[in-house]
Amino acid sequence: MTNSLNDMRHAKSLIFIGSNAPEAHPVSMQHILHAKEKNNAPIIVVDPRRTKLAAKASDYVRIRPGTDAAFMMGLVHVIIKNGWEDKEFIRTRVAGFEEMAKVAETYTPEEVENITGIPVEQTLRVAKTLAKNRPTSLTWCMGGTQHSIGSSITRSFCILQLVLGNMGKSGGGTNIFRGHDNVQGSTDMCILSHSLPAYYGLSDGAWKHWCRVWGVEYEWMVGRFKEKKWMNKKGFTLSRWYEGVLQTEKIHQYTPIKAMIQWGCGSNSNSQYARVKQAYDKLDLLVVVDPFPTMTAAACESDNIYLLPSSSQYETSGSVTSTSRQIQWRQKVVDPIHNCKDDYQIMELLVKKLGFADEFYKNIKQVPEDITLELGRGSLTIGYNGQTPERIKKHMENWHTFDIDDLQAKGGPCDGEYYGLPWPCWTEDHPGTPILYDVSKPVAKGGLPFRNRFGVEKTYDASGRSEDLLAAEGVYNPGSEVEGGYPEFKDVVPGTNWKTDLSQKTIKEAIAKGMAPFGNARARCVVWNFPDQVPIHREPLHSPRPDLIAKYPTYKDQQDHFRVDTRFESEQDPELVKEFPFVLTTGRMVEHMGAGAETRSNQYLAELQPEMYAEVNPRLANDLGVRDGEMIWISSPEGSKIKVKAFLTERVDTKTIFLPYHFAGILQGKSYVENYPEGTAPFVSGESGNTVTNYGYDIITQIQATKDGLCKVAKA
Ligand SMILES: Nc1nc2c(c(=O)[nH]1)N[C@H]1C(S)=C(S)[C@@H](COP(=O)(O)OP(=O)(O)OC[C@H]3O[C@@H](n4cnc5c(=O)[nH]c(N)nc54)[C@H](O)[C@@H]3O)O[C@H]1N2
Ligand SMILES: Nc1nc2c(c(=O)[nH]1)N[C@H]1C(S)=C(S)[C@@H](COP(=O)(O)OP(=O)(O)OC[C@H]3O[C@@H](n4cnc5c(=O)[nH]c(N)nc54)[C@H](O)[C@@H]3O)O[C@H]1N2
Ligand SMILES: [Mo]
Repeated sequence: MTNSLNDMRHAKSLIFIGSNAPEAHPVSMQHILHAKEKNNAPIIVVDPRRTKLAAKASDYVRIRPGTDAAFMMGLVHVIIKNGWEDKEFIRTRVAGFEEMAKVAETYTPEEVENITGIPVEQTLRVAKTLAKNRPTSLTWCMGGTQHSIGSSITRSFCILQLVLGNMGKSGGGTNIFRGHDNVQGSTDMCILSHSLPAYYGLSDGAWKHWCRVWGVEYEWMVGRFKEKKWMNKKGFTLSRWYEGVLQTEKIHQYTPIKAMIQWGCGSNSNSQYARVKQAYDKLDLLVVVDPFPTMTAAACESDNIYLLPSSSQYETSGSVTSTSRQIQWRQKVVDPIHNCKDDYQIMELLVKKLGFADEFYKNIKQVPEDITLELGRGSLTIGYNGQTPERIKKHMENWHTFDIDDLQAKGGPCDGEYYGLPWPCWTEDHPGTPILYDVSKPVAKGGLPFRNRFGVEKTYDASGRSEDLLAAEGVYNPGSEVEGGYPEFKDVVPGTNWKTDLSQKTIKEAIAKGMAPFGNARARCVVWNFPDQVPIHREPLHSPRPDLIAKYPTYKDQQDHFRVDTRFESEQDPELVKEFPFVLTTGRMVEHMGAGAETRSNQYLAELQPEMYAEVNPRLANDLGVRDGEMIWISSPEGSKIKVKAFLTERVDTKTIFLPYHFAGILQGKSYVENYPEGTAPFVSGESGNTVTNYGYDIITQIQATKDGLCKVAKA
């Protein structure tokens, strides 16, 4: 999030795209409803389903799944046509506006209606509401990301906010509500296959930086790999790891995957779960580190599996990062109970057994404080160095001194600091950055310009036009020595820059000059290293609109896409809709979490939502001859199927089926419940929605496209 949940209280309007906050982020609703009631802020909700959030909306926009980029570019089109864009913001702080505007030109409200199903008048009305009620807070969640063009869709959200001049302002921003309580922290620490911690990438320079932080020889690290080239190559992703086992798709690795450790993963969260199950049975070794056995234990039918019971968050302590970039300290409530161990202990035993404990624990004497310190020392890119365990704990102890409206402590031991020292928190004296890219505050007091990351000048291929990528004259944080754009800081310590200077002299010098270590640049609307430099619409791989496939085809097939080939073009069959006529989309309910191992094992939550179901529009059900509560088969183009109860509701339209994805225990009509170790089966089980989610992955991130597949439905 560029802003914070609390800051949404200052919005003058709010737009939510593919977010269902009352179910998935109920705590945020206090701030959202505050803006609605106190500021009279209109709320726009863009979702294929009339959700609980839509019930609070002043304008509910029903959209066909996977078409959000077209809608966003349509809004930008209308805003520019009416001269509502923030011209000064664009002139001084945005790059590639002209190139982007040329693309937006083609997304007329009529064309938007054709692609998305949103009536022309509604696109016009929404554009006007946003233009007349600034700043707008824009939120997106999984409805915006889990598509083959998810990365373009999310960029189009950012472009809308740049065009309206809503970035770097209280009440504005792009506010992506993150998933698990510490998922922001786990991304920052890069539990990802394409980067080292803090988004350093996989280059030699990145490895050398982290080896210096960890205090190990770079050559020793190289020696851990079969060959050096594997250090620099993206790994398999969680969404397709099983392809490395099954090898029915071409893989780009010297060996198939033979062992898998699932550490806090519910497993039926993976799309194409029938294939995941096949991979389990083929592995030499499968390890589950989890407080619950999870569906993995029931689904795996070979004896290759080990269950390591880990403790819950209440039985351990450490730092976690919230969706608002705030760091908090978890206090242990009790020691691990029964025969479980906490994750640190399990990691330590594993590291010792593997024989590199000396290197692994070089800087870590006191767990978990020293882990937080070590990560912070290296994570200069995102400013994790000012949040020491001592400071974080002080914030937790002085909760009551922070203001709910701007998160700043008013008096007391944390006076002037922002709650949780939201990153970047550049030094141990820095108060944290509550709003990213806000030039109204000095850098030392939590202000920032846009980061200089992509050079200082760009010539665009199509037009030959050159543009300065640094911010214009007159855009700077109060007290800045340079009163306009400037590049990132480097060579303060020769041979280093602000990201690699572990002495932190570079960062401190920049701040002493009133400047941002990462420079003062423009936000770009054109990403020249992406296949679509400006976001455009492309039809989902499995599209219900054969006529639009011709006009908006998907990408070319990708080789070696995170070590496995990925089909795009060759998967997009215009005939598919004939046999699979309904759009399949999935998501969450408030009572259950993720794959559901925890919440389905909780008797109270299990009682509240005991059954898997499919949302079906009553008109469609009548056409299919299905009554409310009757069983139906839902089949996917991949040949898998699930048997679930029909829940008749007008939340969905007549072309769309919605499935919650929290259930498991039954796969394609067959129960695996008795496979759980004795006494550990959850209270409730059901078919897993991910048995029928379709093939399809984002071109950049390989996130699974679980929100825009096709299916067919028959009475069971
Ligand atoms: N109770 C509960 N809370 C949770 C979780 C949980 O499992 N249970 N999970 C956590 C995690 S990991 C995450 S990532 C977040 C996710 O939070 P959300 O993303 O808000 O949750 P979802 O229900 O997956 O998706 C949100 C909405 O996207 C809509 N949608 C589907 N397709 C499209 C589309 O193409 N366009 C648009 N505009 N909308 C679409 C769905 O109908 C749905 O209402 O929630 C977190 N919070
Ligand atoms: N169809 C469909 N599929 C989806 C999505 C969707 O919208 N639709 N959303 C996707 C998204 S955004 C996400 S994030 C994933 C989530 O997918 P998962 O991460 O698989 O979901 P969870 O069930 O939350 O998994 C967390 C596991 O961690 C365990 N756990 C809890 N605390 C601890 C701990 O302290 N230590 C350890 N070791 N384990 C612990 C829990 O028991 C649980 O089994 O699902 C994805 N899959
Ligand atoms: Mo998530």
